[in-house]
Amino acid sequence: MSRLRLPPLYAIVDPLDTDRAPTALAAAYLAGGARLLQLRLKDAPAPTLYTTALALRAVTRAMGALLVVNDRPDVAAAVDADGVHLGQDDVPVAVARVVLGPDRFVGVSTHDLDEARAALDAGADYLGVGPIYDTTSKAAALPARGLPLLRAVRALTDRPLVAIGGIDRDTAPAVRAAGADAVAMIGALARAADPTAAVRDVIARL
Ligand code: 3NM
Repeated sequence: MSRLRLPPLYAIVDPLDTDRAPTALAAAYLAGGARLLQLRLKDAPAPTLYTTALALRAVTRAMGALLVVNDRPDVAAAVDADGVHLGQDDVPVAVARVVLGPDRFVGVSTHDLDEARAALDAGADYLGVGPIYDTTSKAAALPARGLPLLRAVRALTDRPLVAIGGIDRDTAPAVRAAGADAVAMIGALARAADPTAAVRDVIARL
């Protein structure tokens, strides 16, 4: 695929423990101006993930926004998402490509330079880089890497980098200045009193 361009906010739809519906969060983020949503429902049964992804595909398409499905190339392909995001424990990039074909993008989470080099060699279209700051949103998250890892990965590649982990509206500008094309957020959006206002605020700061 031609070089991927990501919007500055990579908004992850994961309600965490908030009891908010993923579809309500998605609508709120889009209303605030988000133009990329990743659907991340770690504990959802596959039928729930699929139907939620279908619903998000409809609303993202209506807004001209990108949709990424976390972990599951099969679900991404089934709902005609724009891409998939793979963790280190998911199928390899090449397998995702077989499932998704040439026109959808594949991102990979990386946590050190070796993982970043491996993801680049495997042909990832963008890299997740983190955790930048401490986070409670991911089970068994690694210790915070700070901005040095982001700068080091930036020096390796001009492919898009998505910084993740503990980023909020206050830290987002510095993270972007350190080389991230986009900043990813879960908790800062899902836990906000007004998620639409939170997205609007972050985008204005970026
Ligand atoms: N992946 P929050 S950190 C899903 O380092 C995820 O790969 C990470 O959530 C990684 O914005 C993380 O609430 C959690 O900190 C991000």
